[in-house]
Amino acid sequence: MEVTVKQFVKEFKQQFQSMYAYSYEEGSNEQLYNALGLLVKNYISSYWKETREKYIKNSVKQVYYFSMEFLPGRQLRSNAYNLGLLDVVKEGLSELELSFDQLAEAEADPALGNGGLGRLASCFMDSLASLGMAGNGNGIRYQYGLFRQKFVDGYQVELPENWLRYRNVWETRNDKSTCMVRFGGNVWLEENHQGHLVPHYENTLNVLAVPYDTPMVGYRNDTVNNLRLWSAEIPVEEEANYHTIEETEPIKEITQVLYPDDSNYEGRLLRLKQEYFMVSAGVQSIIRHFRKYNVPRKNIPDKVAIHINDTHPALVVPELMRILIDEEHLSWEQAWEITFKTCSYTNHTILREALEKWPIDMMKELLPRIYMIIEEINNRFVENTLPLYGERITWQTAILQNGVVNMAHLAVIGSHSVNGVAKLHTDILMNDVLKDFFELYPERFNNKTNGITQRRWVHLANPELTKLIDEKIGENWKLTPSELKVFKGFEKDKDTLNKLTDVKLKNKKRLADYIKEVKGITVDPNALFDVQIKRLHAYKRQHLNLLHILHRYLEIKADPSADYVPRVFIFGAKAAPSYHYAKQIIKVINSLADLVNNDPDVGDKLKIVFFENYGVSLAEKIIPAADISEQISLASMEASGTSNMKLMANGALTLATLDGANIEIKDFVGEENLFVFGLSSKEVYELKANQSYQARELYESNPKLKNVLDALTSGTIPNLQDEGYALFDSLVNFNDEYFVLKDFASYVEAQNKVDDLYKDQNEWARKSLLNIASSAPFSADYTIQRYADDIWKVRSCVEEDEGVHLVDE
Ligand code: F58
Repeated sequence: MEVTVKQFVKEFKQQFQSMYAYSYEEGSNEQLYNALGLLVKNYISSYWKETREKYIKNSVKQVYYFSMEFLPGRQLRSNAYNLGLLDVVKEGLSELELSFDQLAEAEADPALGNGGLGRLASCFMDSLASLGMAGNGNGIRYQYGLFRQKFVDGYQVELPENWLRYRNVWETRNDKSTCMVRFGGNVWLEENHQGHLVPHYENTLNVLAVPYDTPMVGYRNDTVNNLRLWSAEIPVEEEANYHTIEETEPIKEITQVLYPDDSNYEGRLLRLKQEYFMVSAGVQSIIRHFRKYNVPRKNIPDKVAIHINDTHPALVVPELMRILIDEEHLSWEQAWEITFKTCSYTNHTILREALEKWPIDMMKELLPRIYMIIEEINNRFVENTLPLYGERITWQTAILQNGVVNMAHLAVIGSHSVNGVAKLHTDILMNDVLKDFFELYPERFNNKTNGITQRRWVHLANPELTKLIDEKIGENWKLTPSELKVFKGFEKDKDTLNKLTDVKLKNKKRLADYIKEVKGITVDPNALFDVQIKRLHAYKRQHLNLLHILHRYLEIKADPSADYVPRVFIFGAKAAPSYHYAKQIIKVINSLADLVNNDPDVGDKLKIVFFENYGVSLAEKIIPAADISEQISLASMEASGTSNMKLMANGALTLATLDGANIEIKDFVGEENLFVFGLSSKEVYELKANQSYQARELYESNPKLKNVLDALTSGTIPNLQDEGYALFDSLVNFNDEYFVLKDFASYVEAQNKVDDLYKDQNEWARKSLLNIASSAPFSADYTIQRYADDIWKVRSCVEEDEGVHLVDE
């Protein structure tokens, strides 16, 4: 968009004054940021309106991405960038002697998700808009996001994340589009005068769903889509029925706080309420749109695709059935045809403990009409499947099993497409986790490997690298990511490699300063920066990383004068508040950090930095400075991973097991350009099947490993309670569920190879360049293009010469 610096400066001053009634010179960073954000939002608003009108006028098919989590990160910089205004804004502010970077830091990072799944949803929103596709987000406006993590004496402590404290300039409360969501009470069906069976309700809890809309700005293509987050309120007409604050609690609590568990399914009533609240409000508002524009109901699948992001929004299936049957008076068969063609589902995990199952009694009581519909879906499914496939498959795939509603089964049965998020993961779904369904419906299964938006994770997070790439290959790669492969042509170019090394060093210096500022630890920017950033979970094996660091430490202590490649091990990870073992791992890493970072024998040879409160904003600081990307989950456990893609795109070399998307990273960049170690998923399956694994034998037979494990309990690491013992026990006495000891030797070997390569800076830079140049296939733009072509059947609504333009990968 066209705005001159002069115009911006004038408008910014006016904006500030109209909000605060004094001059910008007296404003705090928060106030200046608020004024700037609102001004940018003003610039966005006309495109937002026009995009909406265009979709309606052309009656284009729209995607609704239903997700309990979105992690958009700070939006000021990316909105200004996608609009094409970032340089004008920076220049204008510097004329006013204000620093854009400082104001941008005042924005709260909306932590409305746990990890990869929520961030993926936001990368997808960015790509949908940037491809000019009609894509809407539908989620919850949690008043409190994922907890703020602090370390107290090395232990994780959780504090509330009040991200709305200073207002949220990007959202618009939309009172015109509220919906009513009903819970509980009694329901019965009665025939009306037209002979339709209609439900009657009594004693329901009625909750008003209020939408807050946030613009999702496309990259230089005048497209602005909508992210709609719902908030629960007391219906105005029922306010008089509530006499005390306590009485209002059951309503307010629905959207108060995000469940902070990324690995265990939380079987609590409140979570089920949240899920139905978001689903019902979202589906109602979609159908209202069709009513308003008189779209024949049978055309719904041609006009809308509803995507179920993991099973959390799977109640979309019965809710859509409910509205079509009870309110639109369609027959069951008509409603089912529409529902099934409209819905699609992505699975993000094979962890059994994360697969949602709701007690039937709970569902019946909270959502009586929805339960009736689920029962009917289940009955019809059983009726159809039994004669064709027999007892075993039918009962294994039924929705209702042993007193619970199996949500994955509901999602698969109610969707025309089921996808995993990396090739290996999809194979595991088809051959293991959802094997029986694959037999029933092979045509529904497909793979969609995850992706990331290069705009946030490279262009904005790493401007120096972006400049270097622009300088070497021009700017086409920003609109056509596959062009990035042209950068490969520079793998032998000395000038490029030197500049690439310089860029990395600058980023590392910046991170080193930040480490000093927030952790008080001095690190050498020339040391190798080794990064593991993701949720803390035993399957992700931060403790394997820990054992290797401990091993290094013991080696340095045994021979301090030997020649070591200096390393800084960097961690960022939150543990679910109830995940005791994960919290114990955090404590041990922090205590080891205290020991290592203060040991004069060690000096710069080894440092450990565990950042507090890992999230999108911190990731943007860490990733551009990483040399090594730790992707060390037990093969078969990590569905895809996305930090692997972000780190690769920023030139880190991957140290990985053959798990999730690591396999595809290896295939694109070539095995010689990363470090692979450990069991393959096939070997893991075999080991589990033949039950031959004996962790204790490894402990007893490998003296180096024994040495390391003994150090967990010998008092070597100070200031531990029982955490060292807990780790030792799980690994040695409880037979090491995630095969950490089994992979230890090959991990250490791979780490030694990392050191050797780092000594040859030129060769390191060459491989780094090849990683960057091979990262384009992991652009979310391609991922979304594939969802659009294969699943949603939607197309771009912008001209080919506007915005992102995808050719082959
Ligand atoms: C993650 N899942 C996968 N779940 O672990 C990761 O491999 C994948 O790259 C990513 O999804 C995107 O596909 C994940 O983040 C959650 O956080 C859920 C939150 C709600 C409870 C269950 C897990």
